[in-house]
Amino acid sequence: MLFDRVMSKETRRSDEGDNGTGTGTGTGVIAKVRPKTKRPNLYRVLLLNDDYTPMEFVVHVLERFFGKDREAATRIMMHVHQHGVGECGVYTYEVAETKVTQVMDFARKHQHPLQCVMERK
Ligand code: TYC
Repeated sequence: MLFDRVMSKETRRSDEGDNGTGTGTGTGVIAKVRPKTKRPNLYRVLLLNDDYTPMEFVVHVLERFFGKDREAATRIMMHVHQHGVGECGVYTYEVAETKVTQVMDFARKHQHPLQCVMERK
């Protein structure tokens, strides 16, 4: 709303009504203006275990597409290997979708059955 922008970002005075001309009484109630920020929906990107994809390939995927260092990538890979599924990262919808596509394309190109999925957090 234009009025909200004319007044301060944080507050506005309910009865001034002078649009900054200095003719108000200065006795108005100060009400907070609701911030218009919305938290984006977040999505986990998950890797699924399988019996064939080499461990080193999964570590490489985690380094290349999820920015993990070797130690973090190895820990996540071993978690997936032992528990069946594990989290690679948490992203907004479009970023998560891009990661899934990149991993699935890369796995297919190397003829590995590695599966990568996303789920709403
Ligand atoms: N289980 C695989 C193996 O023993 C390794 C592996 C780990 C595969 C994680 C997929 O998401 C995965 N070679």
